[in-house]
Amino acid sequence: MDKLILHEYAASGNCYKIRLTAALLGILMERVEYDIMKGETRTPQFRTHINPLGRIPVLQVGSRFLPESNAACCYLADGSSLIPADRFQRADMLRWMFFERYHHEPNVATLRFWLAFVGIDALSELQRSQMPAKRLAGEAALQAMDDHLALVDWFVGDSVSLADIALYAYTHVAEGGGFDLSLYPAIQAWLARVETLPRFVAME
Ligand SMILES: N[C@@H](CCC(=O)N[C@@H](CS)C(=O)NCC(=O)O)C(=O)O
Repeated sequence: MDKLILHEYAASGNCYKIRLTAALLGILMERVEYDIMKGETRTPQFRTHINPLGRIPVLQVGSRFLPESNAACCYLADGSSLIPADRFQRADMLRWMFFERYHHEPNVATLRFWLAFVGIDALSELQRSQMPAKRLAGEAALQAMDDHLALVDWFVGDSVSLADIALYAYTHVAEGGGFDLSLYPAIQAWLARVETLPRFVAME
């Protein structure tokens, strides 16, 4: 088995979802931390050798580098119960992972980053002007999740899959972006279900 190294920033939900996938599966990885607030992933060295986009997370598999958090989760979970065996359910899992990328993360995670990490006073005019639209879109994404979870325990099928892990990562810290999770009771019950999974690890 190739050695696994996660190039990461621990407070990032994108990095956390890879750690959570690995933990649930009992997979060991080395970890290398970069301070994105200091631009440590934007160096020529990082871009040349690790990720041309200058972003973490990147999963290093032996001498190969895999950026994109959801791709890294798929790599780790290949052949495991975190990816449904049923063809339709596997595609449905991807549906929710694409939903996470398009409807959830750019709104819920970005507002958390702007408010809890950058700070409102340091935001640009453009960022400030984008906040109301991101708030509405983030609330719509959370509502869609809540509506779905009012009917089922897990996003796909009857057990945890990568869809749950991908969506858990930024949902459980959404309040850092000013979202009120008390408005979404089915999400709250699902968060608690994820947190009682064997080998669950919390975000650092
Ligand atoms: N689509 C990418 C997003 C990667 C991303 O946005 N990474 C952020 C942290 S969560 C980053 O590296 N920011 C530092 C920067 O852009 O300089 C993924 O899912 O991994």
